[in-house]
Amino acid sequence: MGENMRLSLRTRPREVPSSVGIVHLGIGAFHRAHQAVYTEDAGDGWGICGITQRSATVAEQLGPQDGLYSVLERGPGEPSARIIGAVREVLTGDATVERIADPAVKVISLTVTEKGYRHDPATGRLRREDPEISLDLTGRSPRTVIGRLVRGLARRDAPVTVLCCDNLTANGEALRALVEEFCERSGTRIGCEVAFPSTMVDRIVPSTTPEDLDEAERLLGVRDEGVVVTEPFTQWVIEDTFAAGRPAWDAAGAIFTGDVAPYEKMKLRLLNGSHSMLAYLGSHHTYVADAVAELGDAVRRYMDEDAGPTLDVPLGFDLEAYKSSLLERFANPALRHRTAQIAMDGSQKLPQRLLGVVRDRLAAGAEPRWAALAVAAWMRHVKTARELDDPMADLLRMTVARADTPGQVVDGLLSITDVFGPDLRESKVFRDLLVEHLGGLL
Ligand code: CS2
Repeated sequence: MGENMRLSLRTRPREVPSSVGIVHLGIGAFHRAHQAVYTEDAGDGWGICGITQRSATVAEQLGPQDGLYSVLERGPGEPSARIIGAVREVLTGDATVERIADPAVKVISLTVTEKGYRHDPATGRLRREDPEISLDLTGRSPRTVIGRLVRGLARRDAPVTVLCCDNLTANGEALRALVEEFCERSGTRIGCEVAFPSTMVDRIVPSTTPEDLDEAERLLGVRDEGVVVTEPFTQWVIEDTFAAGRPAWDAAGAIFTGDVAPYEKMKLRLLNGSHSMLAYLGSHHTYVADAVAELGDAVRRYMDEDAGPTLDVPLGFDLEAYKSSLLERFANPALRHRTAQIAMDGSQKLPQRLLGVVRDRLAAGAEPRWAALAVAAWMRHVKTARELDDPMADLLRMTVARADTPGQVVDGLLSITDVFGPDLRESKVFRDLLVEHLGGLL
């Protein structure tokens, strides 16, 4: 197998249309297993220019392969691999402004993870003390996602759609607000029409392992250094408010709707909320499938008793079937999704996954026992994890360093308003639940 040729146009010839209509910021594994596959399956010739935000690895992997890579699907049966050709260019961050300014570009999509927006999850505003944002605001050649996006948009005349594909509440609106705030504070004017549809994206994409590379090579007969691994399930719900055309993603199974909010809330609170619960409560398991084997009942009760009652279920949608399907997806043993991958960046994820549920249940006069258990498990993680992978790690660690009792840990962390807002620490019900759970967990 080691003798095999590397994946490239020589091994799989195809036509390369001349123009790239989509610039994607954050071409990590998730984009390649999700939106890029929809773009390929739309079959109408749209190409993607993928931009890596932080590391040059993807450019190094895909460059020699002419942008080609494979998607390895691991479900209940035999794994399968297919080659995707929608990515036509992979560039590093410095190219962002120029590529966004290109009038041939109609869609700018983003998967830069929650922390990539450099906002306060609780208020949705740019983090005031973020040094990179401050420097971008002074007018240097921008380095942050928002700074580059604004600079590129300001250079355009032609209308364009900015499509946020990250797991944030009302992600289109949230991104629009950040762009407007940056414009205001930097005195930048954007002259072209820009649409910011919201989207709900869903596909579980663990990090690729060396075994995945070998498996794909076995299936394809060529070596691909850019394999992404994922589950058979995929879903994309998009608000249909595009400013300048788009691929026929609906032909590839995407759902276009006037209102994404109910889908998004359901996905964030049920899938991602449960995921975070499993990651923190089941941190003694390496893989999600093992964690859910032990903790499936607690997750189900979180869904039934806490998250479920806070949702506005779209008419005709089978919520019970959806919850069961999530537990089945988590239990997929072939996926080898690491709990540690989900556990990172908790400060950026908790608000939209779990704290909205907590707020809504408290407002309804209920006790969010299971959601509080998940939050307490995150608090234990902050207190005890050897390494804390979180943009707020310093503040979190400092906060718990001198807290000895569960009560002190809870009070310290609850007072971080960037995460918990000003309101949650005022709730005696929530605080008591947290102290009780954390006492048990520690
Ligand atoms: C996960 C998500 O890493 C995480 O925090 O919860 O990446 C999750 O796998 C996706 O949102 C599924 O669509």
